[in-house]
Amino acid sequence: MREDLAELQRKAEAELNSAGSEEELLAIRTKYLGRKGLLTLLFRKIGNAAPDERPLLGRLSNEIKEALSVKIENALEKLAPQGKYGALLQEKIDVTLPGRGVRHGRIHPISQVSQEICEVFLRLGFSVAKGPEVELDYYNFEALNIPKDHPARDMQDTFYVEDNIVLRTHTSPVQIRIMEKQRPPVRIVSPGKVYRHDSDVSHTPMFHQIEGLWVDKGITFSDLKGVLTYFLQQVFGEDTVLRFRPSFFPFTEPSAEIDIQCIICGGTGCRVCGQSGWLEILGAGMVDPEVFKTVGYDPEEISGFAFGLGVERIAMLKYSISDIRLFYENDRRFLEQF
Ligand code: 2NM
Repeated sequence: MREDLAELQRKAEAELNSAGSEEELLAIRTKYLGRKGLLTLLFRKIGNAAPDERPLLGRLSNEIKEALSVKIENALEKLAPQGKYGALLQEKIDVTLPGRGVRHGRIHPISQVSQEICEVFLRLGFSVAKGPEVELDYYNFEALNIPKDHPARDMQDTFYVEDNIVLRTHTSPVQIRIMEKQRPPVRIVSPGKVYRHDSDVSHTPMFHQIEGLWVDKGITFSDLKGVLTYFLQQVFGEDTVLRFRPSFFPFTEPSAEIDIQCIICGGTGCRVCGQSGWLEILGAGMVDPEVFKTVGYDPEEISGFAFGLGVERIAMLKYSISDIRLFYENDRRFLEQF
């Protein structure tokens, strides 16, 4: 048995010495050291030898196996980088190299401001309602008391998808849809994208709006004033000074626009407020009885107020940004500041 092992080692080494390619070396390895290799087969026969000889034979075959393995590895390495196996042996991973780092995303400033505004209304018991951006003319105009050929349709240049389908120009249609299927009390805010054919330093064709609606028995203009005053002082600070001005919207009567004293100049007049000392922030009013009739509410029984605001405008004032387009250029140097 010992002689068999020595003979095997001699033969294997002779073959190795004359092997000239990666394929030959790998074949020799399989022939002798593989699962059904010659050395492996001899190793299994050790069990048949005399018990006092077994430890020695075991050690001997392990030594031969080790010696052949090392020889084959060395020969393979010498052939590198000619062969596939050699290339693998040469390939090294430097685990001490610094990592590439993970870049974190962040919430877009417009989303941040939109969420902040919604949270104020959630604290007052409002829920968030969403709806489609591609909207029927009926919900975007007709149900809001803006009939075809009404001059109010020119107030907001509309993107038409088809004759009776538009990109919504405000989020009020969401509120019509909610009132259609839900009886009062209704207390919702609808944030989302809206579209108007308009583009300059303070207008983009897509922008974000939040509209709110509170309908119940006995809701009055005082509720409107209280809720919107609380909201503006939460967003712009407890000491914010407000002004309610009469205005007109087809879907509210009476209607108001709400200004805050200019947060840039404090009311003395500057470029941002057009020297007026005031900034227009919100449109609002008591929901017109015509709108209630359209959704099947009885205006004799219930009343409510609604309001609307532009998120970009509030974000621009809050962060003193003079060009709205900065929000949509995806320049990380700008976005990473928020
Ligand atoms: C505004 C101003 C005033 C408004 C009205 C409604 C609805 F659906 F209840 F009739 N939603 N939003 C509204 C009222 C919006 O935005 C400047």
